[in-house]
Amino acid sequence: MGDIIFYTNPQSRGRLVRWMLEEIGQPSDTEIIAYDQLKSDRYLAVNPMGKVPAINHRDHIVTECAAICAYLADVFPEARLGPTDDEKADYYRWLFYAAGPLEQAVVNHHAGWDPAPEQGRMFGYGSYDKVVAVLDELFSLRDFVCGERFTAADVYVGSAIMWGTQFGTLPGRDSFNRYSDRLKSREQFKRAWAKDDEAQAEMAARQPQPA
Ligand SMILES: N[C@@H](CCC(=O)N[C@@H](CS)C(=O)NCC(=O)O)C(=O)O
Repeated sequence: MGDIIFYTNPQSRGRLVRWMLEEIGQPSDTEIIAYDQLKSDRYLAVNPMGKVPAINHRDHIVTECAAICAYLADVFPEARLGPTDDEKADYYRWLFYAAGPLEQAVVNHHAGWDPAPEQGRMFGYGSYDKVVAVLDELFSLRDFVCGERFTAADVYVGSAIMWGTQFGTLPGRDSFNRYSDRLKSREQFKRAWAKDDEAQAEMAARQPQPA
């Protein structure tokens, strides 16, 4: 169909890449990888981490959701989801912040482990509370990562905020709720979500039913 193969599972971070693909408006072939197939030789040849999502674009494999969002924004500039020169500082800063410090802070905190105050200087995120406060302040002051305009960075940073608040791994904040509402109102987001809901329902229907 297109020249992008999208490897995903609807119950994964792949949902945010599906959204990014809707944003760039390019056709792709979707391969749903069941969780018990992630460590198969066939899929390990795509992503040696055995994790979804991944994309193959013209024989270039990209893994890591943040990298996939940035890559697609770069190679499809007509979608205008990459940063202008004036937006580059915010775009890269917050995209990397979300893929590194935010992700680590949220996962460690959710797993029940936080660095002691004296360990904060060794950890790129300092403390979970600090990460939350920094993001709360950011989205209290602006509508999107780069200011007034939606970019690919919002697909990644926004997904982290939306999922974090939805699953309770981030606390509720008015700024997070307003930002999430802005993102969820996008037609591209709604289309992506509906496609993954459908894929998830199909997978569930294929599961053997208990006798
Ligand atoms: N850092 C990776 C994380 C990918 C990841 O952890 N994916 C999970 C699903 S959300 C996965 O494939 N887990 C299955 C496993 O590790 O076996 C990214 O941003 O894409």
